[in-house]
Amino acid sequence: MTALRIFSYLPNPRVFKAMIAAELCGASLEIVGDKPAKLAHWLWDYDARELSAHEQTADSPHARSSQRGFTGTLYKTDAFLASQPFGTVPCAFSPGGDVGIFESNSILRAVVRLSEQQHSLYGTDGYSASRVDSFLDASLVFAREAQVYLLGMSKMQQQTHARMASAYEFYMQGVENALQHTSHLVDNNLSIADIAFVCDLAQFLREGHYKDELDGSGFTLISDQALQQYPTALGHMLALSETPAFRKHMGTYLDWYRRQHDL
Ligand SMILES: N[C@@H](CCC(=O)N[C@@H](CS)C(=O)NCC(=O)O)C(=O)O
Repeated sequence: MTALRIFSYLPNPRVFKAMIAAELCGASLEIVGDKPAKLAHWLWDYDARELSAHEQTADSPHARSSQRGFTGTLYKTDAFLASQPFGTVPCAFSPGGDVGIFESNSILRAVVRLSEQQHSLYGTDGYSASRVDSFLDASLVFAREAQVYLLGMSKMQQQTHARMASAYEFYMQGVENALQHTSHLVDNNLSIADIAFVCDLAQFLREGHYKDELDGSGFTLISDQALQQYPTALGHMLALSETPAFRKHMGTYLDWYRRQHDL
């Protein structure tokens, strides 16, 4: 039985988290969505669907101003907003849509909680599960800063760049420190903390696509020395991203990074 229905623009590294976890713990997901630019032409709902041209009008009862990451109008039903109070994607629903789950790290948690298989992806006891949560929280703080930074790329501000540099150093140093003691973020087992780390960092590294624009406006590429500064953390991400479950769902997402760094 399908454990969760997920709606999002695709591909989306925030959705990769749930897909990788589902692959590893045998949970079944239904994933609905479209390319980022096309999602503005969808009805955001449990029964999400592409809208016809005549349904996309300013006086549509579903028309809402977009909030972050999108511009202009989005079409979200009242039921969608009741279920998804922040109105963001990715979003997930229990079968039938009674329970709305939001925030990619919480959707990730839901996947492994709903698995019917034995696994240790969410730790092995209350302590290790809480340590997994610690990393997921740290990861969200980093990812939120990265979201603001990447969305601000077309007109980079000094303050945005400085905040990102500081959040990046803080997060990456923490991960680097953790990996001096264990092979994975929580003990020596793969957990959803590693999955979130790989996906959030992979998304942030896309700042590399804007190197010329950043240079042109006098800003450095924050992750330029990542391999030298955080070799264990980067090595962990790259090694995991080559394993079958990650490779299957991340596809070629990191290939440009490997090429650029001769990896
Ligand atoms: N921290 C959230 C980020 C979700 C988010 O901000 N999604 C944006 C797109 S990147 C969104 O759905 N925006 C809807 C809007 O603009 O109304 C997560 O990890 O799920």
